[in-house]
Amino acid sequence: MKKVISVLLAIIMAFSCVVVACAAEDEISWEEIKMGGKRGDVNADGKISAVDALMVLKYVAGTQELTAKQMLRANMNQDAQGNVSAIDARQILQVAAGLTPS
Ligand SMILES: [Ca+2]
Repeated sequence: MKKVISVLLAIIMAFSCVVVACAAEDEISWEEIKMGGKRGDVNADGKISAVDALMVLKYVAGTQELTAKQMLRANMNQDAQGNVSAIDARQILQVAAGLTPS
């Protein structure tokens, strides 16, 4: 009887680990981990705001540098070349204003 209970507990624990792993996957994706934050959250403060759009616009104007991870987060339209432009800033503002989902 003890063996049956042990096996059942092991199965329940293994299942709960799978459930926790799946839940964690929903919270943050591998891509977000690679980028060091959410797409659009250029300064990685946990919020997508006008400040992030301003950083992109300053980058486009040539008055601010962005790190490689900031470039990944700033590339809202995910163009293959990794270019960051005013279009990305506009999309960040749309998310910040709640006009489009993040
Ligand atoms: Ca931010």
